[in-house]
Amino acid sequence: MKKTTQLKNLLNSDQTEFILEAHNGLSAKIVEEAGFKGIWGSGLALSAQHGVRDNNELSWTQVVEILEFMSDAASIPILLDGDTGYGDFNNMRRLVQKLEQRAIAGVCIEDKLFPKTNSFIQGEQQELEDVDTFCGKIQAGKDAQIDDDFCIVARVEAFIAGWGLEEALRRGEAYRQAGADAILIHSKLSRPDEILQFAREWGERCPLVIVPTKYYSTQTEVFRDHGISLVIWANHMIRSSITAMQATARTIHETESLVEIEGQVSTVSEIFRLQGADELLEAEKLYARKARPDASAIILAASRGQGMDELTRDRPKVMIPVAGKTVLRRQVDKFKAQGINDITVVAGYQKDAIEVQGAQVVVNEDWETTSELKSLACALDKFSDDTVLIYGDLLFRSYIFSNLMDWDAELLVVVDSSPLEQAKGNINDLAYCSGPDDRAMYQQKVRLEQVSKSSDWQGRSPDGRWIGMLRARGEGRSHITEALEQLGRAGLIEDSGVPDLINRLVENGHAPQVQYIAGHWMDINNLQDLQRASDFTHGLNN
Ligand code: SPV
Ligand code: MG
Repeated sequence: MKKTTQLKNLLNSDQTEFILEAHNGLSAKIVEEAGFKGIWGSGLALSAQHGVRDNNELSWTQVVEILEFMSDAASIPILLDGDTGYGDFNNMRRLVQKLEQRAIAGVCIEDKLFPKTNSFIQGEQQELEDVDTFCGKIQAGKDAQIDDDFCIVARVEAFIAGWGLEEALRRGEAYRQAGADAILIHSKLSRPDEILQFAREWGERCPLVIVPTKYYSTQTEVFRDHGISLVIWANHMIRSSITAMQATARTIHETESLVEIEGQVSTVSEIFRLQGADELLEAEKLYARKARPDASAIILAASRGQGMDELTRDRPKVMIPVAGKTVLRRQVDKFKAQGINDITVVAGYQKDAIEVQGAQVVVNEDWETTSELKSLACALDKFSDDTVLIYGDLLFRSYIFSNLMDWDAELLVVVDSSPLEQAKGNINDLAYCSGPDDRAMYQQKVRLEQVSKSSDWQGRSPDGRWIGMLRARGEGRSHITEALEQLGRAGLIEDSGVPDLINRLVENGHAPQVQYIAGHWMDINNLQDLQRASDFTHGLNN
């Protein structure tokens, strides 16, 4: 239902209805969640939250701007406390137009002079608007509205300014005849007498609205019995927030700590909930077209590595800086550059020394007695529909990785076909493929047949070396899970490496596609490698 219609129905319902003050988007949302059917856009609260006085120090456009946030945050109608309409009949017309454009359901204007003062500050000295002039303002507002259900409430300040019942009734009746949808009769007394007298005399001419801030102890039943249509609880959100903020500020200042207040204040996740953070996450899934929507990376970094005792005394190999940047940081940066932000590092040895922004760490607690596949199993739930698995000690040029991300195979391994005589470092993972590297062909259709430490497999010589990089997409993920489960059932997980997993994939009929490269990578296994690594990273556009 339109907000205007909702407010109109509240005013005209045969029960007494209630609306509560709000002064920004957040409080508007809280009012709605509490179950209220409408919001009072209090001038006092709107100005107070900005630290200014309720004397039209806030400009009317600033008011409208705040209301826009409130209107967006809540689906219940807002009745704006529009003070005097911020000027004459012409200002009123423009106000109505602007409020309608922002889905504000109605406005209440009071018969005082611009700039007004809050009714509870020297009310008796306040001058009232000439009745005819004010009626012209009401009529101009009604004529300006486009939506028939937009409501204009006329507020009678006669009691506030020290006039009696007669003047209050005279004004109320004139405003009703000028077209007001309801009359707000205000009082600054701590008893409801003048309001109730007015209500009795008024009868059912048109809906009556009250603001029982001063006569708050009056039982609500009394308002019901007097046929009040709408009760405005006018300032209790701003007042409760002031009390809470003062207590919090005092405690934090006195204790120089957050311990005392942590349990007293709303959680940060409650803020996120009120802001609708979840909706945005859902919408991102639908609309935010990322370069690699589901891609993730798993970096195996649990082992200490060998032959670098001094350098790895307090940290794993991946945390050794190479030309000023750790190997791990270099990998994470490369993933991020390719739009992969879901990055997991499997740590083990000196796990606390692993520190890398932008990646999460999972731990293989048994790193000392188990092997790579156990580490991989620790990160099994980090596999997405597109996951790159990589050894943590690998340095490589960016193009290798971006080419890897270009394929659409389910399983893909990177194999270096440069002659073994030139190979330095690890030559354990020799790759036997369905065909040799045809360097003239991009995305050559070659399958991996075996990864082995041996340089002879079935009487053949190797086609290259698997560099320690694998990508699994779509079904590739379940092939890996299946192979891991098989190895687990056979009791082989604890002693096996990723090459054993790859060989199992081949046996299961899921031989990975081979991406051939020729050099431009290295892994770090000893001090000599480390020296080379520094040269490798220098002068190359890595
Ligand atoms: C407001 O909430 O700003 C009002 C009501 O106008 S009162 O403060 O009682 O005047
Ligand atoms: Mg006000």
